[in-house]
Order: sequence, then structure tokens, then C-alpha cells
Amino acid sequence: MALLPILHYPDPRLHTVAQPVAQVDDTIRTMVQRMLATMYDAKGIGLAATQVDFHQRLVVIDVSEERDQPLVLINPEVEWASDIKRKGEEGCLSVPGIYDGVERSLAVKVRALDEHGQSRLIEAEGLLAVCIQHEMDHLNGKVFVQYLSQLKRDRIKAKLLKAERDARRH
Ligand code: K1U
Ligand code: ZN
Repeated sequence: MALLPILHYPDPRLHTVAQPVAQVDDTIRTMVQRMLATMYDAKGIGLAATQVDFHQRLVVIDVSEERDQPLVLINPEVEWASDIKRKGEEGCLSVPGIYDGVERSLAVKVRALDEHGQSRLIEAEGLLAVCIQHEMDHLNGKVFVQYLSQLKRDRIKAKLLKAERDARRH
């Protein structure tokens, strides 16, 4: 399965708001398979379509130890989010090498279509809840570093732009 290139912050395309998927068809199912392959190859626990420059509301997740429990969320909507929040360490395949604390709801209930177009209610807590919120932010054009201070963001931006320049030179 062909892997997809992942956009890196501060690429402006990461701030695109994704459009709803109109129909869950073979084009979307092929995209799901390519996104899962890309996520597993990059050793991530989630990937939003925005990160691979596909601006439709589609997310793949697998938080299992064995990496054998893929979850596909199409047009996800939060039905409920706990008022209780907790700050936890996050990473992002679009912000390589950077980890920082973000406050998120401890638990969420999310309604989404699966890859067969079936409506599902996902009740999540812990890492799955965090990952769902992180990936839904991507669909709304938001990258986790936007929760950090301007100073931290500027440093991250400079570091990643330098890494990108160095990679092009070598
Ligand atoms: O959206 C992404 O880029 C995927 C991202 C998801 C995520 C990880 C951690 C917290 C929230 C969302 C990653 O998979 S980053 C790499 C990773 O595997 C990881 C990093 C920190 C903790 C657990 C996993
Ligand atoms: Zn991310």
C-alpha cells in the first residue's frame, strides 16, 4: 500500500478546515487504507486526513499495544465531553520530535461513520479520548502547538524550518 507524505508544521495547509465526507465510497476506503499504512509506518497512534493534504473529515486511530485495532472515524462529531480535564503529554506526526502538555477532556462520546458508512457511537477515555480530540482538532485546522505559548510556538517553528532546510541540503 502506497504511503502518503505527511505535512510538517508550519505548513499553512495544516490550518485548512476539512469538508464533510459526502459519501463513504471506494475512494474514501482506499484513502482509509493508505492513511492506516502511513500511520503504522510512522509509528503514530492517529492520523487525520488534513495531515496528508486531503481535506475531508476522516481520521484513523489505533491505540492498541498490538497495533491491530484500527478505528476509522468519518465525519466525527462530539456528542459529549467531560467537564473534568487533564493535562497530558502530546506528540504529533506533523510536529516531529516535539512533545508538550495539553489540557483535554478526560472522556468523550463521539458519533462517526465507519468505513462501511455505518453510524457508530464511540465512548472513549484515557489515551483514546485524547487522541480523538487531537485528531478532530486537525480536521478543524488546529495543531496542538497552538495550545502552547507564542514563545514556545516560535521556537518550534524555527527548529522545524531549520530541520527542513538541513534535510533539503543533504
Ligand atoms: O496526529 C498525529 O500526528 C498522531 C499523534 C497522535 C497523538 C499522540 C499523543 C497524544 C495525542 C495524539 C501521534 O501518534 S504522535 C506519536 C506517538 O505515537 C505518541 C506520542 C506521545 C504519546 C503516545 C504516542
Ligand atoms: Zn497531530
